Amino acid sequence: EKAKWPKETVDLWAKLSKKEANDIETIQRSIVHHVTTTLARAAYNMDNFSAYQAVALSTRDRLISRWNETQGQLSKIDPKRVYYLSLEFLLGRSMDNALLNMGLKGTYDKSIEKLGFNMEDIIESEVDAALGNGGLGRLAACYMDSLATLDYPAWGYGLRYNYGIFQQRIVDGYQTEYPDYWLNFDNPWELARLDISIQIGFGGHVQTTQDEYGVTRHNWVPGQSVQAIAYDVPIPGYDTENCNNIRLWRSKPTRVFDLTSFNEGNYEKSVEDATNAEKITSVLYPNDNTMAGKELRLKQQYFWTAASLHDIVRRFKKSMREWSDFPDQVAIQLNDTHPTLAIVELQRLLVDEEMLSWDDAWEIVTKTFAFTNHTVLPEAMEKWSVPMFEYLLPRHLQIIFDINLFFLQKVEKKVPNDRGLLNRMSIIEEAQPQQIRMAHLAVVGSHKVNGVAALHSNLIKTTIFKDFVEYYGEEKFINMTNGVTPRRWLHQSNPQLSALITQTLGNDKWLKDLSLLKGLAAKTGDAAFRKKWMTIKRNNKVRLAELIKERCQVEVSPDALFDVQVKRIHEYKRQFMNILSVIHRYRTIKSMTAAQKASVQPRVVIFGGKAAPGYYIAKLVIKLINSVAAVVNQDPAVGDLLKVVFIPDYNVSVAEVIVPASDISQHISTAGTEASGTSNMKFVLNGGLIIGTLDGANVEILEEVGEDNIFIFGCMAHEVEDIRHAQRYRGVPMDPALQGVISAIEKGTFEDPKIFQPLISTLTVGKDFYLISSDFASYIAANQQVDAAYKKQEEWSKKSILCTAHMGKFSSDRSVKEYADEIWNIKPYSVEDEGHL
Ligand code: GL7
Repeated sequence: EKAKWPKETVDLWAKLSKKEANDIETIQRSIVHHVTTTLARAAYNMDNFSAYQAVALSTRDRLISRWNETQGQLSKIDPKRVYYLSLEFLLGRSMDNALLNMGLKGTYDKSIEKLGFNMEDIIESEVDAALGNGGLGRLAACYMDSLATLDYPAWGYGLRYNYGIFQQRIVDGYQTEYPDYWLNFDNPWELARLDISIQIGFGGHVQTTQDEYGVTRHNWVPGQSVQAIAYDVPIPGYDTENCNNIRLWRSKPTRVFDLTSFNEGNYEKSVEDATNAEKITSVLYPNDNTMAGKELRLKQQYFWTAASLHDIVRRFKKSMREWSDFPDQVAIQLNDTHPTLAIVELQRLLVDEEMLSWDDAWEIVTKTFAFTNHTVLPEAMEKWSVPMFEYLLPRHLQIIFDINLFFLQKVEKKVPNDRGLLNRMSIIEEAQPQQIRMAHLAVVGSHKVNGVAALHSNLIKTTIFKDFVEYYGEEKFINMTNGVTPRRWLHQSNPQLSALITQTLGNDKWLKDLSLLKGLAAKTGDAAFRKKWMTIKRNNKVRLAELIKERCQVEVSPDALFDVQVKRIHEYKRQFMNILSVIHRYRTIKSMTAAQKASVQPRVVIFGGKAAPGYYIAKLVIKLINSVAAVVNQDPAVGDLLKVVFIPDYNVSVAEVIVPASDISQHISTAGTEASGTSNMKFVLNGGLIIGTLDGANVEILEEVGEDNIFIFGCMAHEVEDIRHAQRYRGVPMDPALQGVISAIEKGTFEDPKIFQPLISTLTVGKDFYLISSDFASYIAANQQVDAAYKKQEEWSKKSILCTAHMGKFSSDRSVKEYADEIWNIKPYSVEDEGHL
């Protein structure tokens, strides 16, 4: 089109599409323009929310300019890109982050203030984009921030759920769930691409024919189809013009499909089918580390992987390259097994539609994909029943059986006559009915498999993937320790500490090279610096105390030790052990004389986190925490020595208040169960110490900060099986302190003990799967060490500074650079600041 334009038209476009200026007046104009035209409001009926909307739209204009510039330049250069396929992107709020990353926060601050509004109030009006459950989804969001900041050509692909993770309210101490209507008001952080619409098929049958050369061809004829519509979410990097993209798919009924039912004269059915089509992207499944096995979830997975692959293949085809170049242009990272169907879909496209030979296609597929494993918990391993799968995806099932057949033939050739081995390695589990093991399919279809922390990556090599390591060799199985973005998790959420660090180090380069934080270590001897450091911590605790007052109606003292455990509620994370130790603390204080009490370190124990709606035991843990809180908080014999709160509806924006305010946080999973953990990194980065087991990334945090600056307790991963065995078969008695705590619950110290019986039963001899009893004594002892250490405030402040100083390794910038170099083989491209027209 452009080629046909006369020069003056081209010039006019170039002139008019220059980027907006970023001075205060231009920004104010753009805000007022959005108020009066986009929102159709007048200044006199503005509230904080409409001010937020206008500022968001003005911010978005600037994001879109950068997005266009980046994507325009990249499509010319056409470098190798990475596509990060994740069913979850837990982004939280966008406005503050976008302004900080684009370097516009200060200017917007001033612009807004003069217009009669206050930035902090406006920021609070934004609802979280909560399209994820926990660590896995937030990791994807941190990685997108780092990829953009480091100028990597990267796109995320996910689903645009109408409802994100449910809202949690506490009613009579119990969790109740409410839908998350996050799209009730327009979402200014997305762009609907109504022109990008892809047909996705389901069901139907497979036609088999012979082509002119006598080769058997398979043609899938779906029985139904739905449309995938693209929504783009711009992701600005920090201190760069680059702006990447997350493309989220929304399901809609297809026109063709509506007409079929309509022509059959069945209007009601056509409406019902249309509603069913929209259901696919309606809701995020609220399970963290557990698999529900629902048909709709499988539909989500196929809908999303098929739409994403179609898009990726279409972009590749524009470059007119050979198919064999595909892996040199495209890297696809599978965030857990959720997108594993992409492997099968690409094989199908190449063989059935592009007519490549099976072997040529399979070589392309395996060079393209890489797989991240995020858990070893058996209940989290994805398996799909073969009959259900066949009904939804008949051709894909055939392909999976073929992949498995060719794979097992090779295994048999390498290790003959070992049926046990073939059974263990097969992609198909011979159960009743047969099951597809998605993790095996992901390993077989990828060229690299990684775990998410050193301990976890080693563990998967000796447990779930042991046979595969022996077959493929060690090189295929690598470690990529998780990381978090210091932009959101320090600069944005802890502005005072960020400013102090910048002032101390002389510049803000540490925000792009976190290893520079080590410069803080030299400051531990500087009393004035320590004082500033601790004053900031206290300010953050005051801010959290206000949130606690508002949400829990409990007054807590910011001078007490703030002890935090916030994460999804799960038996393996052992919130139960934490609250049991709180009961122990309560009983100990109650038994003290006034003189003894005088030396007790006051503590506020803060819990937060959601339980999956169907996870009965996890929900009982929430109830127990609230019942204990109700008794402890009003007991005059305890007063400020101990307070217990459960902060409802823990999410990203609440975490941004909690993380900077913690003195100590709890990362106390049974060794070998928490693959990495990422909040552990965020707390330590903000000068909070941690108490934890030798699990996940705790092990590497210990290596970095040193044993004087972390509280480690409990058994080690390799000891777990022996302890379980001893408990089961040698009747090891329960820990005496724990026994006392249990008796107190059973005596009715906290509500009707019948309520908690199912919870207590999980501890009775032989059943204590998560080893609460065997770790209890060392846990109590570690908590006593925390109290003692906190009393020495000067020493504590040094520990706190050293914690932050030694966190360089845990930037997600380091993580994505390792992925880029060792798996994706991609290079950064920095977008120049100039019009591309
Ligand atoms: C998780 C792990 O449980 C968690 O330890 C890890 O930090 C995170 C990111 O790698 O992945 N695995 C998982 O299935 N969920 C996680 O949060 C839901």
